[in-house]
Amino acid sequence: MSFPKDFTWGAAAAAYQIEGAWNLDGRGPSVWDVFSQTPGKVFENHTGNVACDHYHRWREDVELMGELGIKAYRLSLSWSRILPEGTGAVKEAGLKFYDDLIDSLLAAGIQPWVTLFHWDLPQALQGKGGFMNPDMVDWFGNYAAVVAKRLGARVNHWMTINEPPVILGSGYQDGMFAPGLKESYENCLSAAHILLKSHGRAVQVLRAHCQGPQQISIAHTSREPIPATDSAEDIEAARGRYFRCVEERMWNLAWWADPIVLGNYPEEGLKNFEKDLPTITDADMALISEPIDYLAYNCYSGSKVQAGPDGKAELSPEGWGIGNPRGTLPWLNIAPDAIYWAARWQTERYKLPIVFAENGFCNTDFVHLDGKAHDPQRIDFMTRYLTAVSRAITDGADVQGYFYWSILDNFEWAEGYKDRFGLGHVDYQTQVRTPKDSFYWYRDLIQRGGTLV
Ligand code: GBH
Repeated sequence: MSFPKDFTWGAAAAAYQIEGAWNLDGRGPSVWDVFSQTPGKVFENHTGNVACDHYHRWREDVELMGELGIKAYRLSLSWSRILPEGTGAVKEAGLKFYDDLIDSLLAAGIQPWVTLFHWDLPQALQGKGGFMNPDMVDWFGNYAAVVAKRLGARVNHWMTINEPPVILGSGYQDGMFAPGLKESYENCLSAAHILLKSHGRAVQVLRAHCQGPQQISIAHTSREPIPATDSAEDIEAARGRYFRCVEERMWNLAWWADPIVLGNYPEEGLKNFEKDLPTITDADMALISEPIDYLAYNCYSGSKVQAGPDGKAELSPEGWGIGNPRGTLPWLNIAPDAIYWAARWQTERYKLPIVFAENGFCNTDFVHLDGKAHDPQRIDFMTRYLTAVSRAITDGADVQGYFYWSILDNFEWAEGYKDRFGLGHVDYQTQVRTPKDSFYWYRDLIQRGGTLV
């Protein structure tokens, strides 16, 4: 496999999953504090109260990143550390934390790629309805302005929001994630429209207030249909399925990406979801389609589909088969074709450069008797997926970067600390970090510019 010279090799994490210090220095509670502290919501009632204690150990963690040799680190900001109530008074301590972290990343030669919002909405704003409240557009814009003014001279890469389908699908529709709501599809579509407008407002605000050059995106995710065979029919069926809007769910990629990049909701969704649609104005669409600079995409797994008798996709009856290789989370089938086709099809439809903002593998890694954290499966996983990325580039996709999820084991949302995605193992009793074998493998790969030995 081979990669362009200036390819962005990175790793990622998110505030609530690593920082801990949930109530220090004036930080306000977020929806994830409330959710995880409610018994029964998270595996064995784990919380992010301490997590990886990154809030106190960030210097050590940046050192580790320096050793890894990544060119970029994708972090998210805790909105309620900066604005404890979501709006209003700004906490200097919160801004200062990110200030120092960013300075130290830059000093280590690592570009900070900042996500404004990775799911930890200030609880005070949830109390006012969260994404159900149209004022969210102003709240988010105001927060983006505070951040841009403080960090915008040094941060050049931005993502507004991480994975809208998870925020609304898992948070507002299924209730499995914070804030744990079970709203009607009509309410979810209305929240989705408000979310898209909030994104657009943040893009405007970042452009207006950042003093440096900006590359701005939003991190999407979806379910990848993967052609069950390489027959032209199966490929065509899967490609069609990828962008369809048929289910009353939040997982329709085109529903999120078309408005932003193409300036309109997909016709098929407008037809299928007609009875549940909010009012959509031209002004809304203009705001939502504020130009972005690249597509950020989180890609892990997918489902095999084949062409049915009418040429449309159907789930391949064989599925993945018993015993297919996978991570410890049930949805994480090892499916490198997912990342290949995501790159190909998004390039075709959206004609923007792509950055994989997350890709990773979870397991039950532990430190072995020899004191090392051996994780051959992760190395194999990364080899397979990066080979697929390289193949997509050869076949015409403009993939400019790859962020491994995650730099460290961390709080895996409703799964608590059960599933480990990190390049660095974290002992949650002692907070000792042990680089896994994959950490050294990735370090060497980056050093060689992405060629395998
Ligand atoms: C990312 O979400 C998050 O951004 C990150 O915070 C998290 O730690 C990481 O992944 C690992 O989970 O409905 O069965 O088809 C990934 C979200 C979860 C989206 C699985 C697609 C498909 C599940 N993905 N989901 S299924």
